[in-house]
Amino acid sequence: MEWEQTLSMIKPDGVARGLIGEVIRRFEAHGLKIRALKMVHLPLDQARAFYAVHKERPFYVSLTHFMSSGPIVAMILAGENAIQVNRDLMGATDYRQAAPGTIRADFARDVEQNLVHGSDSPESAQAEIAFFFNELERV
Ligand code: 3AN
Repeated sequence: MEWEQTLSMIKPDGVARGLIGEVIRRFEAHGLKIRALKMVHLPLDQARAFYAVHKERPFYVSLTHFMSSGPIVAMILAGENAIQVNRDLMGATDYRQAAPGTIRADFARDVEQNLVHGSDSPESAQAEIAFFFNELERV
């Protein structure tokens, strides 16, 4: 088991639907520690930059518009195997394939507007944390 940090976002749909508290409650209930947290309304160019790895995908334009359509909550989660623990709590990208009891199975009704983002590797966690938080903002 490795102590890790990961970047989580509650996407515009989760914020608009009043699910910030519910999502954070689940993280804390499963032992993830919040090490940084902020609300941001991403400009379109920043949403494009964040999702640059997906720029060849058919959903890139729609996804980046969605991600800049309203405020998001970004946070650093820390804990043993935090990257995988967070992804297990999120559930599969497609909510119809997400395991029962996961955030996406319980709340998402759309493959794109699927409530939460979580880093998928130590490398992406490091890059995504640096995207949102400077040293002073990390506890
Ligand atoms: P995850 O967020 O589960 O790691 P990724 O990294 O494959 O999934 O995709 C990033 C985001 O792109 C997803 N969270 C979702 O919002 C959107 N997305 C992924 N696949 C699709 C798809 N087939 N159609 C529409 N949006 C998608």
